[in-house]
Amino acid sequence: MGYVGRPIRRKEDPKLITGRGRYVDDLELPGTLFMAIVRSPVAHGVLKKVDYSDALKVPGVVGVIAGLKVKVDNRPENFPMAVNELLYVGQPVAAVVAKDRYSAMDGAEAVQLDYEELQAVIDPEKALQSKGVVEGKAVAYEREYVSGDPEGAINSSPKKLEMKLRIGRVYASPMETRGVLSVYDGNSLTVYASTQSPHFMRRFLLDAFGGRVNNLRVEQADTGGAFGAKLFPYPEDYITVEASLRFKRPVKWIGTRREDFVSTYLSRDQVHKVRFGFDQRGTLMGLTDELIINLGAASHGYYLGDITATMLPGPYGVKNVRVNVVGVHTNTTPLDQYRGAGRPEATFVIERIMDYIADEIGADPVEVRKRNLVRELPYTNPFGLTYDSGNYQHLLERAGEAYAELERKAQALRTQGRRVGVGLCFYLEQNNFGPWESASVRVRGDGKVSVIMGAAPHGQGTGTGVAQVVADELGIDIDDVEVSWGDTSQIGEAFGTYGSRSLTLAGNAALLAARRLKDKVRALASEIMGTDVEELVYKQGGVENPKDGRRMELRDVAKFTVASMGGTWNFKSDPSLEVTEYFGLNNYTFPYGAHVALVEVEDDGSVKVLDYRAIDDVGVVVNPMLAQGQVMGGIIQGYGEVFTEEIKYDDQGNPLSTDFSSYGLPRAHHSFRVSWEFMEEGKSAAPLPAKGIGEGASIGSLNALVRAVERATKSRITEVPVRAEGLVRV
Ligand code: MCN
Repeated sequence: MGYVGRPIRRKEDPKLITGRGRYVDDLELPGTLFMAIVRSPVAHGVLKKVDYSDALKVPGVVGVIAGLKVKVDNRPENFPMAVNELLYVGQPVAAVVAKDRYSAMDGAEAVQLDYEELQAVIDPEKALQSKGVVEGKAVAYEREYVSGDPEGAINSSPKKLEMKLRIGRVYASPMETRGVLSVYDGNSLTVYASTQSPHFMRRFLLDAFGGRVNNLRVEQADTGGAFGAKLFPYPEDYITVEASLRFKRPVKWIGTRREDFVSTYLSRDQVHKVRFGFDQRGTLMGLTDELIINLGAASHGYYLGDITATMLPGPYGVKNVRVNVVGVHTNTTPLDQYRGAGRPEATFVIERIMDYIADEIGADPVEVRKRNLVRELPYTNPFGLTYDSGNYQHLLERAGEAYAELERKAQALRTQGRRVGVGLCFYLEQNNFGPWESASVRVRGDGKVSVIMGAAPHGQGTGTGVAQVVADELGIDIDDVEVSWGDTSQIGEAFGTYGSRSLTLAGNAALLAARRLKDKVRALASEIMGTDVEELVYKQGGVENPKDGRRMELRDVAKFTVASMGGTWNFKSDPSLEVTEYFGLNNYTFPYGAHVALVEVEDDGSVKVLDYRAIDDVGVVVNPMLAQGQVMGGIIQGYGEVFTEEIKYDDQGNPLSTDFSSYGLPRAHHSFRVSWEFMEEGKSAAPLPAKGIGEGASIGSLNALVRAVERATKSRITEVPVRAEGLVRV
């Protein structure tokens, strides 16, 4: 026994890898109509007319929706469809509903849009000089974060530097595109969705449709990845629901990959103009940053600028910091979160700064970080975030050993004329967003245990992690624990899976529920056994009395509650063996770690990773195999962001990256071996003192790789992606 800490195989996998997953598109309901979306073909324009008379003549077409004005916060024009203005290529303009998806697509092609094209603005810095392309405003969001006297500190520093850093725009690339099935029976609405949070979706849809339906339930279908991009409902979700209400039939919409590329909200896309001052020994004295975030055609993603700004100081003790966040509108697909959500950007900037300080004073990058790291925890950063626990210096020492080892390897390879370099990134993560999470733990009549959690994993394997926690707490076999999630009718309220919060919050909710459940079991068993409850202890899946050695197994207590069909319940304890807990922490948790990469830059500019070390501290690691999987996935995503991926547009705002041949997702041949180790010194304040691991690697990988290339090519790199053509040996 003792599952926590062990690499238990994922309970989720047998179903998914034997083709028994039920993704939205696998759900078949009789009479289902299919929906196809007509999208804006231009990045900017005045919409004059949507003529769908020909679409209605297409065989199989049942109806068309245009000009839908359901109120939706923070979408372009605050409606799910363009009504007056076209704001980006891919923006929904109309929807055609038909008996099958082919007729729906044919119908969509027959819709004619009458519009006057306007000049589009794509570049966020140019947008700032324009008169504004969305709602007549160039600046959609502005906020200043300031602490101490940054300008004074920089001006009085012996050394100063200024630079512009850029992080490109990326697509989350989930294996499954977005999709939704909406079923309305004249009274209740059930929505099946590929989502990270059925409860968010329910709350948003209630705002829009609550007056028109009596009961609204959202069920997360098996979801083939999301990486942050499926947290909030999208225009298509509202339109599909509207269609099912109007036509009183189930309506399904499944995005094609091309649609997903232009309509799923994209991420990163920040420019930082930083100025900083430091002393001869490498101490960062002051820092200012003009942060421009390209929000695209809606203001929804502004909060990512706030996360970046408040995390900009990273794990370092710099006190004098100013960040001006400027969120800019452009005629591009709106922005939202992607794995790491604001923290990879912050880490990239502060780690670039650490490297430049090292270069300027000719010091070892590890030493510069050591000098600046926060030593005493808890520590409140300049913008009020309180870093909770851990030992940053200790982890950096370990990373320093790995760094020295890879440097030695690099030295040896350099003597052969090979272009190799080592890069380091020390990162601090912020997670535990969202106030709390819920979980119910129930013993069924057969003695097996059901856990229903509010988190909504979609690839992470969190169901297995939570099963480990509950199995340990109840002292039972993990095969006797079934964890489910994703159905709003099964658990009252919840938030979902994002911000690497699920194990910490849902795991602890389940732990506390299991603890209280043991008290219920003891109380009921004491009545059944005719013993004083104080005499009983819960042990290893049962209740026993140490005095006389009598014992009742959990399954016997459960069986007892359902044994008799007639009669009355003659006990004081209630017959339910179930407990629901909502668990929250009153602070964020801050995992941290370091990545060290050794890369070789080939003559043709391609980059090969020769060695890669990741070290994390997330407090207690529940399942090292699952956690390692998260680390490996995050690193290859980081590799993609640094070397192969970027969403590009032409000057008129036509997307140039609309499928996997024009968007460079890393492939198998790019992958490399990663060695991962973890420390468990930074425990969270929760009963199960775990922090999240789901995003750390997408934060730590960027600067490790960029710095390694920079060292290999003796260059200065100020933006990602780093293009192979710039690295060719001449
Ligand atoms: N875990 C653990 N010990 C810990 C923390 C976590 O063993 N101390 C395990 C958990 O059991 C779980 C996994 O690690 O299996 C991740 O847990 P956690 O860190 O709590 O993160 P979440 O479950 O909340 O996942 C969210 C995170 C985010 S924010 C993105 S984005 C992301 C990511 O997870 N998207 C993913 N990883 C993804 N992995 C897949 N396959 N697909 C996505 O869409």
